Amino acid sequence: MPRPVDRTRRAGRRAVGRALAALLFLSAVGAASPAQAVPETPLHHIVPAPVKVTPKPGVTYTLAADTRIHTHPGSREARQVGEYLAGVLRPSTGYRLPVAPGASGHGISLLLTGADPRVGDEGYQLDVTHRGVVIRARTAAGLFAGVQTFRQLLPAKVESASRQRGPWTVPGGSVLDHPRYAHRGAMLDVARHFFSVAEVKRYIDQIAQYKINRLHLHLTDDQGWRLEIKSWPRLTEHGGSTEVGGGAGGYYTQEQYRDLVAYAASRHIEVIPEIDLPGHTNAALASYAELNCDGVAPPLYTGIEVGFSSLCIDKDITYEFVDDVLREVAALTPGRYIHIGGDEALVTTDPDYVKFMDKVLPLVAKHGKTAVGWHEFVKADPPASTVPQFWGTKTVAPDVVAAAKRGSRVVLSPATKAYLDMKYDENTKLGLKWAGYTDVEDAYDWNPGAFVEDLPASAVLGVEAPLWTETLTDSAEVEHMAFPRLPAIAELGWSPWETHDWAKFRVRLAAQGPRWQAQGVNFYPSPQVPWK
Ligand code: TNX
Repeated sequence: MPRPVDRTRRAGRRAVGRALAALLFLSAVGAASPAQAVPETPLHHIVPAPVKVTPKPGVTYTLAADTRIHTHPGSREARQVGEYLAGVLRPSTGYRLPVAPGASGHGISLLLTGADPRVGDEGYQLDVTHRGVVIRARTAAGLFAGVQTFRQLLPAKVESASRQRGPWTVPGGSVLDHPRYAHRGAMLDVARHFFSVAEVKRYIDQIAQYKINRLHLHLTDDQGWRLEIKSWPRLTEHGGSTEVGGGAGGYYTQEQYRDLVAYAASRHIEVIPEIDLPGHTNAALASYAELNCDGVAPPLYTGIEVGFSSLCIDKDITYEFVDDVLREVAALTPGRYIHIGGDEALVTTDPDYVKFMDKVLPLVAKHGKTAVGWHEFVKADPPASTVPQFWGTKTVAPDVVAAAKRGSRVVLSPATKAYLDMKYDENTKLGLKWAGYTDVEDAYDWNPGAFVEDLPASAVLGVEAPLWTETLTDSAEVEHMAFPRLPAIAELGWSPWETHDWAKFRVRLAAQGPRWQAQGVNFYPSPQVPWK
């Protein structure tokens, strides 16, 4: 018979027992047992909105110190996506997260088999069970998109550059997802103000989170020529030596440009270089007197007027110049496209403009690329394979509709909606306002498939958010204009129209705020969004 214990000792034992239980409970939370951990983010808090989200209430998965990332055996590309994911997660979790080819029901798996066929070439399927996270796709681009979704399901502080406390819990369930449009672009003007390689990479990392797949670099304009062209070295030596406001400007060497292109490719983003022609060419005209009709080089330009410069349409050297530039740009660029500008050629007559495009478009094709042009270039009746980029402020554009009828597919960047350099409202210090104020709801509330009158939905290749930089000098200023509007345009490019809902979007967008805070993104806290 056990000796009866007195009441105080029993009470003491009970207290110790309770403390032990509490300790056990706490350590269980610390180690984040699936039963107790509560995910910070609900499964549907994703930007851009996925095609289909099926939560499994009560199920969660929590990363642990020994979690591994398994990538599709034999696929170097899948492994690169795995390394990218580990790179995102390691600093904040402090976990090792080894990446290796293999298959296992546990941890994180990135697989190129078994996805629902509806995912297509860029979509993915993501399943979170208590055992782990499985992302399946048909391509590495699809895995990469799935990784961006997974990332948004983790607590916001996972985006921090320094070690944070877990638990790192994600909600259970499945996501089936694929994009509405092939072209989901962002444009950065590195000509009006120069942005360093590091600054452009920072922007690439930011836009990749929202499943943007094309980065259009506006490399040349009146105020600066930003890409080294070996056959015409003064373009950058002289033409790259300043910027708006008279600062030092700068340019990318060919090696730096290749590095940027490769960095974008590692984020599944295709770079579209723009050489703006025949207007917006003062930097080139200032660098080579012989490109001017009168043989006199103008001074460099550091103001923000547009439409005053033109290459000399009737000189042979103009086309030798363009041919050389396009040859070098094409050789440096693995992507399909070269953007030839064509906008605001206000001092070029229409017949001259058409004459110029008739000579230049075949040069783009000769160098193996497809031409994109600002939509004015449709007046030159370009071939159906070329891509007009609509930037109008009206919804009526018969010339663009006619180009679509001839077979061209159109990228939509309406200035009233997609121009990230427009001020949010009258209090915005940065930016311009010629197309009107554009707060987040304006940027979000339009349907690319039905925006331009009589433009068939099937003629829309996608959307693009241009960021002109007359007033922007560094990453903080770029971020202030791009966030939160860039994610709005990204959602129009990715998400099915059935998911379009401003009231829901603003809530999902609000959940991005703490992520940007953790990343140090200088976003504009628009009063239209219910930030926490
Ligand atoms: C118009 S839109 C331009 C750019 C300016 C921008 C400023 C277009 C194709 N051209 O040259 O930077 O407005 O918002």
